[in-house]
Amino acid sequence: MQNNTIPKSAVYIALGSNLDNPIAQLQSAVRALDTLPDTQVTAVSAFYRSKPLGPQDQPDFINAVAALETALLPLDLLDHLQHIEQQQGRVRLRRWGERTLDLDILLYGELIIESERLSVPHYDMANREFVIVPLYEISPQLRLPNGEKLANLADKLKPHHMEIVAI
Ligand code: ROI
Repeated sequence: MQNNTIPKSAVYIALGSNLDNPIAQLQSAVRALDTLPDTQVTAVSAFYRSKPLGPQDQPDFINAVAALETALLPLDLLDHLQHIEQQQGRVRLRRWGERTLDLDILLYGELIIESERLSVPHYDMANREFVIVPLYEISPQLRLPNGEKLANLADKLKPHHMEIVAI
């Protein structure tokens, strides 16, 4: 008997916005993720308000993490994420500054990717409470490809400084 299903990977995407109604930006991005080919959104964290990492003279961010099951290859997924960012009128005013929508691939299964366009796991995820806390919320048993338990990273960031603004 033939099995025509394409193998899928568990992928985690960080969502962030601090311009143009950030909560609506994230809600719209989650809907867009769920319509990508060969992809389902399997979990979405709460939406957290976080102080900006970078210049402080910019609005607070809204951050969340979404879990996907996808058959898209990493760079194809990246193309789709950049398309969603553009569709939602992405503006980025300066480096480390305000932006309408950021969609970053945090983890792609157990893969480690170091290419010109893409580094997975995300290079700084372990230090960012606005990434680790929502990721831990939806996947408390997760380990990073290097074997590190997400629970240990989450413990190190306690107590966190964010407020849940939407579920
Ligand atoms: N700061 C917070 N709190 N959340 C983000 O998503 C975020 N994204 C960024 C920079 C500008 C580094 N700071 C951030 O790209």
